[in-house]
Amino acid sequence: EEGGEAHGLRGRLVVVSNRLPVTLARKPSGWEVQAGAGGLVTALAPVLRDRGGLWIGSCGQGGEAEASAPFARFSKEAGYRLLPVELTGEEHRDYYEGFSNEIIWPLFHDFQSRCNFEPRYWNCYQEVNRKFARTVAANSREDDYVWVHDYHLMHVAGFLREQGARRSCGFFLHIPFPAPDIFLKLPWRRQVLSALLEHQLVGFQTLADRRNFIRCLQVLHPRAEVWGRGCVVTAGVEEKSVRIGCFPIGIDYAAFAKLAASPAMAAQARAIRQAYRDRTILLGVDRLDYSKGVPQRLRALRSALARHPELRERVCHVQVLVPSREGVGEYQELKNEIERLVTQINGEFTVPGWVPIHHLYRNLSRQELVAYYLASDVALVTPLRDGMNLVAKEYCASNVTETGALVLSEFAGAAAQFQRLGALLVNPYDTEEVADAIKTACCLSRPDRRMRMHKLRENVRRSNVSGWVDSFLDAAFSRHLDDFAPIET
Ligand code: ADQ
Repeated sequence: EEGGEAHGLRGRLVVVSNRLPVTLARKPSGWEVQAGAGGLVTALAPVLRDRGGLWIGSCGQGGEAEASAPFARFSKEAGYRLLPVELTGEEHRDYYEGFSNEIIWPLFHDFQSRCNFEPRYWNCYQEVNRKFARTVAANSREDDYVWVHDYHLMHVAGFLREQGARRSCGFFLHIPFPAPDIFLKLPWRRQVLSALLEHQLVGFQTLADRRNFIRCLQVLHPRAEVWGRGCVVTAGVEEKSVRIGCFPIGIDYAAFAKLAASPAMAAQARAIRQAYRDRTILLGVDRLDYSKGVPQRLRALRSALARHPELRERVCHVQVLVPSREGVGEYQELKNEIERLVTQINGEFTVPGWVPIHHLYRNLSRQELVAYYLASDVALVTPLRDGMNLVAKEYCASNVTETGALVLSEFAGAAAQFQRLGALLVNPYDTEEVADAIKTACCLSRPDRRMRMHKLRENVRRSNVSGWVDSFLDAAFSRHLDDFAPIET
């Protein structure tokens, strides 16, 4: 089971992502490579270590070239190799901030009017994907398996082939895939779709994303045949087979549950609850991004306080925002909008000894984050659109007391798994519905909360992130197409 033996992986695993799972920090003594704490690295590290694999990506802020010694040291300790790709300032701007975050990100989250279809971005996107492909080709062998992650790198497999490097490639999209009427707006829709078909396996978060992809394929490649349970596609002239699967990502359940169950954590959560005078704590934790629906959530809270006066002085909403993409003007505007709303709502409802909204704008340590998860009575996870949303899963995993409730957007990937399990599903655009769900969540009886949270936690435990890695690699290597069955969600 361990290390990918069961997957039929013969060579090494080569993971390719925009960011390496580390940060690069400049210290007086020189560059230092520090481990990141994401779920993806936790799940992939054992496979990479056991197969002697490698991870190719950038660090985001330059300096990679000067840091080769620290990278080598880190790789030696980790047991697999980290291979940095250095981007120029211009590449960072046009490939990352431009094509990835001003075109694909908004379009794939259904915000077509936020797209800036700048042709320069497209050219640079291809250049950088070529650069990644060259690095992959130069550092891998034919029997290695190349697993490419996310929308920044949809063209790597295509350029590998163009460069004459024969590799088996798989792709996983962490964000949603849009319906045809939205995807077709993309000026480079044919190129992007064809590039994705260069992989032997393309994986999505939900069955809905997979269905959208297949519908786009049917529009743009009318000769493509879609058949079988595993949705194998024979794409027209070139007669290639691509497996198209659904692999909902999970988290490292055990790590969250263990941290949350420690006595130190219980004390920290208790301190938070006392500071809020044992009021009902509503929690929102989001990266600063318009897809997360924070202003909409705040308006729903205002509506809840206005329409259900019994909630006043009884609930406190803690909104944690993680600074993100601060250089982009739109994100600055969003930050201003959120701050304005917080001030307005607090101005409207505050009385001596009670302020309805507490706003934290900073990164939290894993420890602090879990303390807030544990201390809160209700998590408000209401993105307008989200590939999966890990905060929803982390909240459940951390809720070892099984006393919390989850209000969840039906447009988060997680809703596909959670809808029958006791999450309160809402349309985040419907202010009054969200307001009523807040009220309902606050009034759930203890046994009801326990029953709901128990089911949710069981689901998060069973679908953890290492199972996700296994299911993707199993699908990639299953010999018979019949073995490759989509996951039912
Ligand atoms: P993201 O858009 O980043 O991920 P999400 O899935 O919610 O969204 O993950 C956010 C992560 O940041 C969580 O692991 C959370 O713990 C962490 N975090 C949040 N607030 C923090 C804070 N204040 N301090 C420190 N850490 C904080 C993309 C897609 C998602 C998809 C994931 C994984 O957009 O839909 O679920 O990839 O595939």
